[in-house]
Formats: sequence, structure tokens, C-alpha cells
Amino acid sequence: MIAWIALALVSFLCTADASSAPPNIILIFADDMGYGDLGSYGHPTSHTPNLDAMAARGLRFTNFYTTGAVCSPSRASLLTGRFQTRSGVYPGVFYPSSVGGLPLSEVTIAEILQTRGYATAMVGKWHLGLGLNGTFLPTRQGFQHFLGVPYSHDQGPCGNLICFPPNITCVGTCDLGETLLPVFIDEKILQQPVDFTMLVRMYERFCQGFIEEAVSEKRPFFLYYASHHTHYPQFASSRYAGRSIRGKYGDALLEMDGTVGELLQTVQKLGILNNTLFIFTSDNGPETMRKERGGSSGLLKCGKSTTYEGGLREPAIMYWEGKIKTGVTSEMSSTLDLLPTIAALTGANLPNVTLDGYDLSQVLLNGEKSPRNTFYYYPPSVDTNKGIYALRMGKYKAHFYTQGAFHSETTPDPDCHVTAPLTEHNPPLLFDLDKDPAENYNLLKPFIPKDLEPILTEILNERDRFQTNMQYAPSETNKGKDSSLKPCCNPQCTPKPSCCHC
Ligand code: CSN
Ligand code: MG
Repeated sequence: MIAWIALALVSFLCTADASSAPPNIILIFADDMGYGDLGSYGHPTSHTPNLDAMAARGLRFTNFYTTGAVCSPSRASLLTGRFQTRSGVYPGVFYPSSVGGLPLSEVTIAEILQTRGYATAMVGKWHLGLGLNGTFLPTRQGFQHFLGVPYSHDQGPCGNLICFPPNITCVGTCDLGETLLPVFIDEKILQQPVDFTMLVRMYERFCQGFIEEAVSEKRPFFLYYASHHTHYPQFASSRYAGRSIRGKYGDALLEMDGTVGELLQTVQKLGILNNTLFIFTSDNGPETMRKERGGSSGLLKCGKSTTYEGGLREPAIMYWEGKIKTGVTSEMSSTLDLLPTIAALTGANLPNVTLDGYDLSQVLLNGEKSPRNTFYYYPPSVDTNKGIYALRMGKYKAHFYTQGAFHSETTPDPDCHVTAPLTEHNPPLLFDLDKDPAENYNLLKPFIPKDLEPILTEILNERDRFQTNMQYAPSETNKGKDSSLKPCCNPQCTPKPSCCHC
């Protein structure tokens, strides 16, 4: 890591200015990692040296939001710059046998960059659908290459979850009759079931080969690396297992951080560090239901599947050697903003659709104020009659509905638990997130202070405006399931799904 910093400095000083060439983009997406899980975000026993070094040399965000408190909707917005409600990736998530997927009519970051001559690849967890004959795989959404698993790694039988060290006991949902977990290369199954002891190493080699090839062809590249870490069940290869003082979760985190280090080193060795933008964030808050093996939202309230801050506010780090305004920013920002920001930085055209994101390039490059002043919180169980559960305007966040969740069980705060019912709030709960990021002190209790009446009116008007303008696509996750869609490397075998073993 120290070597990387020293070399980064040398390469910054020595490499010819490549400012006219469009930047390479490496987008790294963690899974179920919370706001409080990185060393650089204050976790006392997380060991994340590469991400922390990237934060120290880059820009670290403290008010960065994903749009979905579960995986699939969050990923749909990440790649399209649009709320999941516009693409139909709601409610909940996709399953191995789901009929639907991210509609092919949606335009992804990969697609806009392909038109600019970028080499594109997606590695890791997809979770935006599989469908008949791979209809919804990354290869149909602008990625020239795909190596990875089409959904979550707990969406397979329990036995499939046993990895290194081989003594994981299943806590929670598994053995739901799903097929053995496959690894795809493009649209073909490469391995079934996944060997978790080798998986990340295989991903790293693939990423390295992809980057080297793009550089040798003098093409800019877009790499979307969606890590399985730190989703339940945690795993790590022998290089990292048992190496963290934070236990299994810490080992998984260490392996993810190790991949970040490998990517940084590859880019540095190829002399393209000062023309490569790294973006790191996570898809949703932590599964605190996993107790000491779940993640942490730090000082934020609750976690995964809730619309409290712990469900949707995420760590985010951007790094572009010599270009990015270094430091920490509390400017409001979101995964929704990545597509417009990347378009601005690369000269790619924006898709001709309603976007929900803003161009943050001047926040990144010049430390300017964020154009984003509002954020809208949808629950995983989107109901078009209820719409958003909460709205943030500037420092104020109003909750119109709150609900606990299974995924946010086990911490001492009963508001997070599955037993906290869906509750409508009229007037809303109102928090000042600048002074009270933990959402402890409702400003409208026991009465509405006179000086807050104007902002409350403004928030309610904005809610109406937003909901009136929202055009919901039909639900893709409710299109049903068809067990014949479950991937099987040995399609004619019986009995399924257990015979799908190659
Ligand atoms: S998620 O986790 O894919 O990271 O959101 O693995 O909400 O029913 C969520 N869910 C399986 C999961 C199911 C997951 C659900
Ligand atoms: Mg997730």
C-alpha cells in the first residue's frame, strides 16, 4: 500500500498529461456494506488500508445515497441514473427463476460509454435479472464482457454456501429449492457451484486482463466491479480468511479491500493512474440481523430494507490522481448522479429519457457545491399509492411513513425491527440531519414550531410535485417466476436443481 502511494506520486510527476483522453472509469460496488464499516468511516476494527488510502488521496463523501435499501433496485438506479420506479425494478429483488429483469430499453452507463468507444466489462454480482436464454444479462446491457454471478450468493442451497473455512452454518433464509450457484462467463455457465475459495482471485485476474487489453488497444475502459462482499454469508479465500480481528465480516471486507488494492496496482503499473477515475460505494445498508457477522451503519439509524439513514446512506469514495479535489465532502450526492457525472467527464451523450441524477463533475474537480438539494426515499416494498416514505430537502428529512425490517433486526433500537409496523406520520417526523444525523430528535414534537412551518410546506409541496411527476413502469419483480429459468450447466439432467453440478 505504501509502495502504491509512492509509485502514485512518481507516476503523477512523470506521466505525460493525458487530460485530452477520456478517463477510464472503475466503478466498485460493495454489497450490504454500511455507512460505518470502513476504517476511514470510523470503524474501530475494520482493516481497509487500500480504500482508506484511496480516501486520503481522493474525495470521501458523507452525504451519499443509494436509491434502494435492497440490491436490485439500487443497482438499477446506479446503472441508469433513474429511480427504480421508472424502470420497474421493484418491489424487492430478483430471484434465480424471475421472469423479469432490468428492461433492455433502459440505457446504462455501459451503453453510453460504448458509443464513445469504451471497452466495457462487468465483474461480480449482477442481480438485474437473468431471464430466458440470458435475456437480462450484462452482455445485453452494454457490457462486452461479463464474469460473475447473476444474483446474490445466498440465493442458492445452504450447502452451496459452505466455503472457506468449510464450517459455515446457515443462519437465516436458504435451502429455498434454488439451483446451485453459477458463475457465468458472458452468457455461458463457467462453473456451478461456485468455488468461493477461488472466486475473487478469478475476478481479479479477469479485471487485470481486461484493463491490460484495453490499454494495449489504446481504448478507454469502463469496469464495473460489483463485489459479493460483504453480503451474507461472508467468505474469504485462504489469503484473507482468519486475518482480520473483526472476524468473518472483517475477513470478507479485507478481501474486498485487497481487490481494490489489486485494481489500483494494475492501473498504476500501466501508467494510467492520472487518467482513471475510481468510484467506490455500496448498494444498501447493513444486514444487522446477522448480528456480529452483519455490517454496521455506524451512527446512522437502522440498516438494510429501511428508509432510515442507515438503509440508504452509504460510504462513497472517488479518486482520480492529480484531478480530484481531495478531502471530505458533505455535499449531497447519490448513485443517481453517477451516469450524468460520467457522461460529463467522458463527453458521452445523455440518454433521451427522464433522469433523476445531477452532474457532480464540478464537485469532484473543483470542490463546488452539489447541484443536488433533495433526495427521495423509496422502501423495498414500493407501493405506488404511498410513493416515497421520506424526503430530504437540504438538511431536513421528513418521514411520511416508517417501517422496521427483518434485515434490520437485532440492534437495540426497536424502530428498526420487523415488529415496527408500517406507520403513517401526519405531520411527518422531521429531523435536522446536519445536527442530528442519527434521527433522534423529531423537530415537530410536541408541536410544530412557527419557524419550521415554511420548510414543512415546502417539503410537502415538493413531495406532491415529485409524486405527480413520477411515471411508474410496471413491476418487473412481480412478473412471476418460472423454475425452468434457473440456470443449469447440465440442462437435461434430473433431478433438478441438485444435478446442476459440473
Ligand atoms: S440483496 O439481499 O440482494 O443484497 O438485496 O440476497 O430482499 O428478499 C435480499 N430480499 C435475498 C437479498 C433476498 C438477498 C432479499
Ligand atoms: Mg445488497
